[in-house]
Amino acid sequence: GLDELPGPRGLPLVGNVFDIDMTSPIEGFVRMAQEYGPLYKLTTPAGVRLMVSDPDLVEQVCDDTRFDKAVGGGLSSLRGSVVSTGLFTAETDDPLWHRAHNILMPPFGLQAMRDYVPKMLDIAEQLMEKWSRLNPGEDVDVPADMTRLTLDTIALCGFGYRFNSFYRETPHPFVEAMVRSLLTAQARVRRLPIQNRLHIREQRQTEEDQIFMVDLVGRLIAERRAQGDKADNTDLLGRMLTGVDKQTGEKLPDSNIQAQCITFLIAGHETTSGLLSFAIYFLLENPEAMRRARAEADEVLGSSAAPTFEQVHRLRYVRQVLDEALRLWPTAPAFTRAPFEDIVLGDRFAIPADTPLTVLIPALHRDSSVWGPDAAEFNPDHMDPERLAQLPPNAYKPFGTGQRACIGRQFALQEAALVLGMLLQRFELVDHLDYRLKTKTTLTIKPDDFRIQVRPRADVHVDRSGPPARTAATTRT
Ligand code: FDE
Repeated sequence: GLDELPGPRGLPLVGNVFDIDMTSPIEGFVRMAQEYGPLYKLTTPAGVRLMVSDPDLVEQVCDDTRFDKAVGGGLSSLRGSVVSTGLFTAETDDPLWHRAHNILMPPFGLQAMRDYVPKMLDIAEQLMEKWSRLNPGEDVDVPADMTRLTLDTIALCGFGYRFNSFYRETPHPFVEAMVRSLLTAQARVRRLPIQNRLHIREQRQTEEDQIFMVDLVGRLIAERRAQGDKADNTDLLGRMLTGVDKQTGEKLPDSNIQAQCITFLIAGHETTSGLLSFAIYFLLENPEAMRRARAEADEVLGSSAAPTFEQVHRLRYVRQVLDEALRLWPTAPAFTRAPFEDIVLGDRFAIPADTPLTVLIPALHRDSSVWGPDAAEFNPDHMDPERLAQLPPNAYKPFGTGQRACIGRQFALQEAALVLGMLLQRFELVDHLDYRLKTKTTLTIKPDDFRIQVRPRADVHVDRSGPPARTAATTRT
């Protein structure tokens, strides 16, 4: 049974709470995987959880017929909050999860991505403008600007709202409310229920934050409704307001639409911002990869000011850079599953039904039996499509698995490729502080305090006077 599983010893009542690295939990869990092996046990006030990091075991855990997503860990404390019925935190057997999933799959599909390009460009251009207007010697805070970009992008593409983050020094109040809620949620899982009840001010703050978030999206929904027939309902909000689940013929209630909107903002911005930040970090560390990525951006984008859908999807090496960044630092670094019934994992571990198993993605992704002796090194060739085709089926899981896998995958990858391509085309990126990677974990993971300098490239002139790139590219390809 579970008693025989390895793991740090822990204390009465609080279990392994003090074994969890508070500043870098994920790195701590990866170190424990090195010490205790591919399946180990942690006990927290929230219960027992098993940590899995071996490709064979993960393969079994990804079987949707025997396992389901378990809304545990940091996610469970979002239960009862404004996002609890959103796609991310809903239980799979909640009929609303199915309904929302069915309604939202098409607008997140590859076909729909074409329509988001002008909006993604709108925000990307704001970043380009900002970086091109810096004085020589001024720094950019990479994760901060990437967060401005990704938040504004999902809000504009999702529901036509502009946070205008590039015009603000400090985060938008919505973002502050959201980040505070996430940090509180994370702190709460490490405490006993009685301890949580003692944090009265924190509790009140969380309630205020939730009301603030619900109000904002509530207003967006009301405004859209008020536009009636004139509304552009091709975005996510429009699809949610008008969409009908083909299976049941039912629409989404407003309260659920609100939860989905907040969910997209949370799920869609931190993860993608971390992805772009890690990709830039790795390119600066690897001049050869930087050279190849830039050569590709030059070849595919040329001097065009506004990349098209086709151009973005021809940035294959840039895509490999992003995929490889997500291998070493999957920005949503874990997902949790539980078996429907008692099972035996890897022929040797007896696991009772409903035991949460957390897949520790960074450890999974650094397995040298899968990736070779340079598994710990950044090398976009790891993501060569031919090589990927040879991989064991569940060895690469940055977007989770099965029916509960990331719905925003295409969205995030298109946005990231568009932006990284444009940055490479226009700027020389300079690691003037000789940055040493330090990560920061909220619910997601990001490089911390990562500042660089950027210089407009002297050898490339982006042509802003030319015809719109949409027509330019159709003649090119
Ligand atoms: C989801 C997701 C996941 C899974 C989790 C679990 O299982 O728990 C993962 C891993 C992810 N996701 C990841 C990621 C990364 C990146 C970059 C991203 N992601 C992005 C994005 C964007 C957007 C918008 C999103 N994303 C969204 C989302 C959602 C909604 C979800 C849920 C789904 C269901 O249904 O469940 C997710 N995502 Fe992500």
